[in-house]
Amino acid sequence: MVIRKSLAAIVVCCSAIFSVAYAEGQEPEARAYIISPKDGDHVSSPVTVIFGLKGMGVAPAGTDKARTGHHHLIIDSDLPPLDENIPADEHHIHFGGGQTEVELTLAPGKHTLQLLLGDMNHIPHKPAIYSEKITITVKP
Ligand SMILES: [Cu+2]
Repeated sequence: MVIRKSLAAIVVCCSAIFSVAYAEGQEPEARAYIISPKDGDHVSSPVTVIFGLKGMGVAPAGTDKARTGHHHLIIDSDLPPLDENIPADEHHIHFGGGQTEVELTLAPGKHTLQLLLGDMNHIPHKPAIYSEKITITVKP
């Protein structure tokens, strides 16, 4: 009887955790990725960066719809704090219109690029959905 009660407690506990995850409105396998350029590429400026998203939908900022968000491109910087508004500056570009690509003018040399999805209020999802950070070299 005692064992049964603990099992029941575990089941209740787990389903609570799962309902919290689903309440945030995203699928477990949601991920963002940079389709182009590829890590290590040598490119000419301007560089066309193409954003990829799986398991979620792209929607303009302010759209109150589950399992959606808009892209942010982090340039030459680490990820910002994941529990607050994503900054808007030269290192954090918002694509609040729902854009899925951008033509970037970059100085010659090495640059890092990383995508971070934000919700309708520009706050990362829980858990946050972001791509690998890639490094590219812009030719002189
Ligand atoms: Cu934003």
